[in-house]
Amino acid sequence: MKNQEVAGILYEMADILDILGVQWKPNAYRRAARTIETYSDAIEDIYQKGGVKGLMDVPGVGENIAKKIEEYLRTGKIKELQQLEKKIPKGVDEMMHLQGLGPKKAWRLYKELRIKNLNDLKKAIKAQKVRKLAGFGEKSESDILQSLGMHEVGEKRKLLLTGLDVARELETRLRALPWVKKAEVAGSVRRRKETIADIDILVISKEADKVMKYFTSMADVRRILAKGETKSAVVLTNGLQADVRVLDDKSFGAAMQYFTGSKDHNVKLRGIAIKKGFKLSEYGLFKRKGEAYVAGRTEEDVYRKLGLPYIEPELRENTGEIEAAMKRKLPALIGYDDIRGDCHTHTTWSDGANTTEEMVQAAIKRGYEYIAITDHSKSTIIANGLDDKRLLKHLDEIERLQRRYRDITILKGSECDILKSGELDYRPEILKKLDVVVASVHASFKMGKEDMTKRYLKAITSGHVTAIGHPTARLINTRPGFEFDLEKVAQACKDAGVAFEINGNPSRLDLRDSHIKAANELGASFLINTDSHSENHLRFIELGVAQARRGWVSARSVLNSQSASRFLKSLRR
Ligand code: DGT
Ligand code: CA
Ligand code: ZN
Repeated sequence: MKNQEVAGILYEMADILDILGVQWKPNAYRRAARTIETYSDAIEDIYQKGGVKGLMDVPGVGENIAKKIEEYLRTGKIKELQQLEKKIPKGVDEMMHLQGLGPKKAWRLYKELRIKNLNDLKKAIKAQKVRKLAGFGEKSESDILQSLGMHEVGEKRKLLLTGLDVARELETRLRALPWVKKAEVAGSVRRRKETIADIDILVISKEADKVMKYFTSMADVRRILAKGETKSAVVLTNGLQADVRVLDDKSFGAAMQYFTGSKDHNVKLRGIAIKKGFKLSEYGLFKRKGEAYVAGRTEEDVYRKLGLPYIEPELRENTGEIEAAMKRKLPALIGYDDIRGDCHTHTTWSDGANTTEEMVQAAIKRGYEYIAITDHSKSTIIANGLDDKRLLKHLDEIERLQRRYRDITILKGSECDILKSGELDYRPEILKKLDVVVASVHASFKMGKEDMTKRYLKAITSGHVTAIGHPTARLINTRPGFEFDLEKVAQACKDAGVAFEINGNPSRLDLRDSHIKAANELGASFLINTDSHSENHLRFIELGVAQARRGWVSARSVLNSQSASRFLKSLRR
């Protein structure tokens, strides 16, 4: 699948056009890239079947961009991009993505200080050269330095979604081989950690040599790191490292347990094994005396022989799950199929790629009982937020669609800005017309923990809010997000019947797992949403559920795991 690669090229086009100050076009490229990178069909297949016309059926892809994609798929390059790249060094493109820089400032750093890449930039900041440029200062130097730090971490760890997609593709390929009996992903991907360093796959096969040969000679292997008898490691063309290990039936469960981790969970478990007179390794559970095999075929067997119930992979972080298992107090986690409606979605009315009708159809296709359409409110100007008049028109459209689509409840919603003062972006009379209000902070992030807490409390007690959207506003590997007093806000939410959103967008996953766990212990309720800006994003719900599970959340604490009628009742504000 070349989707990531093509999206990458389109993003690059957008960036360079941005730096050159071209209007509109960059956003068109970005919209197309966003759709393609998360599209479930392979872009090269779409092109093979339907040509340029076929590509143009992908939301956000117009004729011009479709032709560029065609050129890339046929020749491996885009001439216009090559010409543009001559004007702007590649490093400048990287600089513009640092939080707090953007295209204009990156261009000036290049023009005025000859800074060509991130390395130059770091040096210039250390030499205090950047603060002397107009519009920059000491504060911006320290901000940029922080962004540089996050960028370096991000280089190494990839988003969970990328890992999941690649892992599933590898599982499918390996399972299709006649001499492979089983192929399963382990490691941080299986635990659904928000970022992953590599992909660990375990295989049952009697012909390890054939598996090794296949794995190291796949078309998308860029580099072979190791090729052994039962173990190989490669770097794929998408930059991800993948490891494969071949095992026999007898030790597969023990190996899954071992390689799923986390390391801390395993250390604790091994301690328990030792106390019970066992030895636990990736090969199985053995008696310490005489080394007789006790268990190893399945993970359940291993846990059972240690006197424990099965522990779900998402919980295995040694944050209390083993103690809870010993007391038979593990939570019944929300299931991946438990969500009955998505309550944070955007359409072409603000900055989404699909029309309201297309989003409704996509929700029906997923089998949802309801969907809330929540476009941006007026203050989020860059996302084409709706003023009162446009919002009212939009609500009319939703009513019209509801009359046509009887299989789903279409909820009138808004992702309504929480202004700096804590006030909401629409008047009460307008808010009263809405079923779902996801209230989010999109500006004025830097106000300190105490003021941000006050800002949230004011919004929560307004009586108009269903949920706090992406509560910390972090962007994984890019922006740390702001702080607020979680305990105070959770308590206020509980008193006012307001939920925390668990935003499943792969770059957000906000609230994060540890916050979810803390809020859950305080009795908070949650709304698991995708924040979809395209129908393809509805699949992010899986990531939201994964994050909820990592926060020990049960279905009963998740509003949108309820049936439409119960959910609607709980919404009466
Ligand atoms: P990652 O790759 O950084 O996203 O996270 P993991 O958890 O996938 O870590 P990785 O790939 O280094 O190792 C996979 C699992 O193998 C890990 O979760 C636990 C297990 N493991 C690796 N090294 C050790 C070790 O030294 N001791 C123990 N007990 N387990 C280990
Ligand atoms: Ca790993
Ligand atoms: Zn938002």
